[in-house]
Amino acid sequence: MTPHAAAWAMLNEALAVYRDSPRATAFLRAQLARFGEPVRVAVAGAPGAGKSTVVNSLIGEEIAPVEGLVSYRDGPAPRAVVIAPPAPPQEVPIVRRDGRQRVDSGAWRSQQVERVLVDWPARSLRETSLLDTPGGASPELVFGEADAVVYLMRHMHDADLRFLQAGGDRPSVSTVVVLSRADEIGGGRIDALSSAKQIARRYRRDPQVQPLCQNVVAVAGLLAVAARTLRDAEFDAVAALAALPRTDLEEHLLSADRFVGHDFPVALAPQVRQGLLERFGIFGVRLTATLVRQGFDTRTKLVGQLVQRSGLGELRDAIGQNFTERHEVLKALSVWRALEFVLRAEPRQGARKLTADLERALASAHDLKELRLLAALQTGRTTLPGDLEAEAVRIVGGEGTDPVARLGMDFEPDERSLRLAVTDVLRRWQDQAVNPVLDTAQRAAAGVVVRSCEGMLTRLS
Ligand SMILES: Nc1nc2c(ncn2[C@@H]2O[C@H](COP(=O)(O)OP(=O)(O)O)[C@@H](O)[C@H]2O)c(=O)[nH]1
Ligand SMILES: [Mg+2]
Repeated sequence: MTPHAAAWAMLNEALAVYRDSPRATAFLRAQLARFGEPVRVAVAGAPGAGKSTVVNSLIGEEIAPVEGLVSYRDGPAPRAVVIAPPAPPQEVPIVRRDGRQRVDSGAWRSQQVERVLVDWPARSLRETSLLDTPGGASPELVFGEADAVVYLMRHMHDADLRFLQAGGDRPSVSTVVVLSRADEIGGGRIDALSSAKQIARRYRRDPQVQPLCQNVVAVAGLLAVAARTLRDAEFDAVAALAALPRTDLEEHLLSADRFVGHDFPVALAPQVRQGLLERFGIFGVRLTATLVRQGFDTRTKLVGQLVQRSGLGELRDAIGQNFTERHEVLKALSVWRALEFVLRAEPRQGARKLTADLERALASAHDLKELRLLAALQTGRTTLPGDLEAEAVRIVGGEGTDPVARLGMDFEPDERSLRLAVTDVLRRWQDQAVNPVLDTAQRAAAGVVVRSCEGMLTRLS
């Protein structure tokens, strides 16, 4: 049985065991509903880390930040509902102001509001829903509410490490760390984003950070939002800047004050420049002008380049590979944690079998081992010699979890050749699992790869 199917069965069993407890039943029913939803990704981090901005960049819309816990899911039309018990849920208007869509929470004060549910038509929300969390949200809340976490930090602080450590064994299989506001990291230099990416790579190998996440990526959220919502007038303004010789423009781009100052050499109204500054930041203005000059001189080319440079592309890939493609195991893990919680809160005789099943499931789920190995290989915690490493990453699902992706085939094979290919790979990795040249950790890694191959074979027959 897959972890997904096992979790579903255990959840239903728990509903039977706890049918006379209204509290447990309500909690378990909520888990059941959540089980069928897209994977829930919380964006967490300290106040001002850039959470709401990153959420906007992922959705591709500049929805003005609403304070508090806001969940975004795909829906046919924009719609927002405020949950503020004991009042009944109340729909609130979404208004457009200064080109932004704003959830008008009206008379509600943020202390009263438990959460805001936003429906938003967006392709990115179809397979993952997003949870924007308030700055002070506890690890219990974040890891309890979400199936996976994008954790933002500007620098590594002890508080960030403590937050992730409080997530127990979840961060190592369901967390991507983002080095946020990446444009500010390099002190505003034009290569700031490359330095930020370098720092992210260093963190990925940091022994303190490695066990706490699957990956670390640098993201300049502000730039990413501006890119994804770039208006024609803004592109024209940037193109006008880029048309000027670099040396004439340079000193006016040194600071925000100079950029909106009087003796500006291009015919751009001060409020247009002010607008650019708010949307891109001075670093972003400098970068976009440079990129246009370098030949990314159409709207499409510029947007593509900005999405890539801002780190948004990398973040989306990380979410896709680690969370969306792994949604079944992440959902199972969420159910198991919820069951652990209920079993601890309301222990009873009738739950003995469930408790034992749960322990076994957590100890043996192969999908979890795949996730941990993938994280270890991708962060360099575990290394394998030569081509073995890339192959192991692939087989445990690093490039996709269907057999063709795991085997790295560039054609759609028939079942027989697929079986032959799996068998061949399986034999080679069985040898590696007992290869005396490898150390214990490496042989264990090979063992996980062997299990992945066996899993493929089982599913083929
Ligand atoms: N320079 C720069 N500023 C950013 C970036 N992301 C967010 N900010 C600014 O940082 C402040 C806090 O951002 P916000 O997304 O509201 O942070 P939150 O409190 O974590 O939700 C706002 O003024 C943003 O404009 C970024 O990538 N670069
Ligand atoms: Mg916010």
